[in-house]
Amino acid sequence: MRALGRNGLIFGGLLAFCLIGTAAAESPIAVENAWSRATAGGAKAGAAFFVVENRGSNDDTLLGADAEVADSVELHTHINDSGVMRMRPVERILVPAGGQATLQPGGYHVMLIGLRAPLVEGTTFPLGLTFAHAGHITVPVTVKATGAR
Ligand SMILES: [Cu+2]
Repeated sequence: MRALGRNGLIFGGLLAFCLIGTAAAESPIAVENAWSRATAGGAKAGAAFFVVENRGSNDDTLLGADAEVADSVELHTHINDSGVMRMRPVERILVPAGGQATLQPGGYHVMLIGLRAPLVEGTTFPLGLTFAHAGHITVPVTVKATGAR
């Protein structure tokens, strides 16, 4: 009886471990088509764009981003200020349950400030994204041609 109890305890422990592993592997958040534009000359700023899919039943929120390629990284949006498009930092971007958030030219984007090296077409760089629920996710960003949309 004693041995059986111990096995039961081990089994329970393994089961708990597997459940935690499954939860981590099946994050409802997926980041797709991350891209940026090649920078020309001595440009010190760049931007990254992507789509965040939320296949879960709870809202999530993008809280911030980090990248080795730039001194600082911010979440930005564009606002129409009397016909002039201006960028403005935002604290968070909502990713609604069963929906998506789209970061694209002219709208939400990740701003790369103080580029440490030019972004070269055809290369990729890692971008870290921090979500309120999904945690920290690192995605590869593909650098496309200058002027790509
Ligand atoms: Cu910006």
